[in-house]
Amino acid sequence: SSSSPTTLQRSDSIADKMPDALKQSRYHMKRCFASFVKGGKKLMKRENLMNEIEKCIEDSNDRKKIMEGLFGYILTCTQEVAVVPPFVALAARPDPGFWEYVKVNAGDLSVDEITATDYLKLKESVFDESWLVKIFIQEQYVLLKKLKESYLFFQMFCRAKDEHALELDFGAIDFTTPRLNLSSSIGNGADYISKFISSKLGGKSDKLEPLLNYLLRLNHHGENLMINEGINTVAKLKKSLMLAVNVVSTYLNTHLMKLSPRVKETMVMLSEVLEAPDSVKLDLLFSRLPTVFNVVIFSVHGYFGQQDVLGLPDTGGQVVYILDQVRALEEELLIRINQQGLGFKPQILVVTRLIPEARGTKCDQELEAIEGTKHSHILRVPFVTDKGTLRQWVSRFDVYPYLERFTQDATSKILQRFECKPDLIVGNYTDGNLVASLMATKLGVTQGTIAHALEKTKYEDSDAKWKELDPKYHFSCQFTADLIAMNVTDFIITSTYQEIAGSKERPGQYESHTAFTMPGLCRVVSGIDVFDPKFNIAAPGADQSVYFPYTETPKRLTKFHPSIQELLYNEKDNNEHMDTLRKEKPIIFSMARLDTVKNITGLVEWYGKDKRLREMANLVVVAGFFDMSKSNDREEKAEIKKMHDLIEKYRNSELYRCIADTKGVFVQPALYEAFGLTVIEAMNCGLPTFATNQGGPAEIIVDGVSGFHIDPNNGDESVARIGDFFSKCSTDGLYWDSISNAGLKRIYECYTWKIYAEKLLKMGSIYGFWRQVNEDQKKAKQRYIDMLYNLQFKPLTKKVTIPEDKSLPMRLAS
Ligand code: UDP
Ligand code: LCN
Repeated sequence: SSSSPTTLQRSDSIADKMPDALKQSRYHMKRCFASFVKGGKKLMKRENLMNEIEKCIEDSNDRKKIMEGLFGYILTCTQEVAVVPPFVALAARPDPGFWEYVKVNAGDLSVDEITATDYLKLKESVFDESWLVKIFIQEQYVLLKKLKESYLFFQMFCRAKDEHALELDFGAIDFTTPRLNLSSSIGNGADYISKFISSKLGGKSDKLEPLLNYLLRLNHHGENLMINEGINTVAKLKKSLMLAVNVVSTYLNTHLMKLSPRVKETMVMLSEVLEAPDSVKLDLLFSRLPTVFNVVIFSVHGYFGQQDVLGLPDTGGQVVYILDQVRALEEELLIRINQQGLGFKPQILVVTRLIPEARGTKCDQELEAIEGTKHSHILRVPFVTDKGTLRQWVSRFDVYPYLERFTQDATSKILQRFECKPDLIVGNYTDGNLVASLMATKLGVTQGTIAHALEKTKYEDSDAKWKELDPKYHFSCQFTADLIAMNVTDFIITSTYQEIAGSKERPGQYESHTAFTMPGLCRVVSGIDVFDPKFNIAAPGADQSVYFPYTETPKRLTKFHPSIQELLYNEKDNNEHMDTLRKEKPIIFSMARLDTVKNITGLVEWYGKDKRLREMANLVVVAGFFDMSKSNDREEKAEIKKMHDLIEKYRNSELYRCIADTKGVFVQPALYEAFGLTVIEAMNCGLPTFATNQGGPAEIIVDGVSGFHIDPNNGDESVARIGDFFSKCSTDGLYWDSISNAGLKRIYECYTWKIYAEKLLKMGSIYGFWRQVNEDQKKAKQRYIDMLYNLQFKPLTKKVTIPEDKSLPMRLAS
């Protein structure tokens, strides 16, 4: 029976299919498995596996046939292989979010399906061996001096072998949370929850009690917003609504009272939900309920400010994202509060650390109003330890010892300002998410988290090799904090699907936290479930008052043209440019922080090597920030000074548009990009965009329609795609415009802050209700998390060194 891979059913596990695979290709499988175990213990990734296959099956026709058969199918699903002779253990992922583990005996080709735990144990034993090698090397070269370190390694080695290593299994304490089933549903959590809740509310009247209780609790500064305490049964609520609808109808018709027609609409909606709840009605109702007024957004590390901060360490797209998010959120809140007929002011606080040594930024100021908003502020709270206030910036990898105290101090400042609890707390990045979790748990407030980037997937084997990397990166703290926050939070916002569950070929960033091991520290057998309905995709946008199409001539910021022209076409070589551009050629443009992962140097190299591309187009790269204050024009300098606040943003946007004027393109060549704000900035300006197929941009752009994907690991192919584009443009006068327009269409349909803000507010209210419905489950899980926080995380933070403050005499904490 040689069933082809296409007939594979989801229910057929990889282990079940192995016998058929063996029947199809026993000879080659035997050779391959024998070759895997040759040379002893090791860990192989997909690329290593494919290289091995090429070595073992030399004949390319044979190889093609094998790859088309069942064994090939199994190989293509395999993400990682732990070789512990005579066993070869495969971690296979047939579809996003679905993992299976099998153990094959290379000798007799017997196959066993194993658990994640058993797979991780085998994987740990691969790393045990490499540690032994290290101990050996150290003892050879450094002898007694390093005895202490060797001893530590030895201790760890013993613990890694420990059968009773700490196992974290969040799945084991989740009893009532419903879970999605399909890979394609991942990331639509709020819709799923509202369907689930509405099905729970149906039937007898008492099923509606959770909704009644939720409405009873809705208040602002102690003022009931929906119904008063007297209406304490579902029957009373139904009756009161009937009466109220009649009364309101009368008033609406006679104009005796100023009432918005929405009041009646909302009452009717609520009556309908009480009569027969369904998710469409429930969604509509929830989009109208007055649930969110005061929001706290944590973004702890870095220099968080509005001026002069971009380009400082640890300060990239996250800051841009949050400031735009606040503006969009406030705007949406103001519209809703107005429609609800309430007189409240929404308040949004972005809470970050106060840095006394602010390097010319405003990061040493406690409170700063957020530009473009009426009621939103940045609140800064210093890091304080027993040694006093920390004066200097510290890297995002070193912030862990300060976070607990920071949360306490921030919480009291926030409560003081709001004079009530916030309605929603949103964390950003590991540190912000942890702080948000601590505060939300303490106050009993709905919480959301945003990763921006999870560091675990950025560094290969960062989990298994944590001990090596810990002195520099403190991943033991970071991954534990990430797990805590992911499990505490009510909902998780991601910018793309791939961030959660990756693609067919590559696991998602969250998915990589499902099962992993940090040998000697803990074995995570169920860290997060990507099918958990807490996951929601809400992509950010770009500020459209700044990033608008190049064709909107009257709005263009022509004041920047002289300096942009100077940057692009100045004939003198200086610090900023090293070659003269030919004006008749279109420009290939790229902009990113100078970070290895952004691969700007890769792009320069591709361009340098490719004669055809060099002949067709110029290349302009902004890596870091070009300093406009160096402009020669005095008036322009004064103008720039005036605009200083928003200069980078405005000037950047005009730069994208000037590149579009040349019929050029934007290229984002990163080796990996979590989302990629520059991609949507360029597309908003109408600039055709080529972006990496590794990460978020692959989802933003529909390849060949609204832009193009390029493979950062294949320079030749990428350069050819860009070259082909320019040559097509030279023969088809409409081609450039068609891509530019399709890019804009894509943005308006999927990537705007308005869409984002609507989604976020929906999450705030739906998950606010859900946390009440699911209260018992949440409490049980919280107990488990408290232990993890206190017994594991806190001791780990003690290993992070707190820098001495040399500039000032030591002060004691107040
Ligand atoms: N940026 C900038 N100047 C630079 C490089 C980047 O103003 O030289 C801005 C860019 O316009 C975007 C943000 O910084 O708004 C970068 O965000 P992205 O998501 O692309 O990458 P990140 O830096 O967060 O990894
Ligand atoms: C961090 C990144 O690395 C980028 O890919 C994102 O666009 C940015 O944060 C905003 O989420």
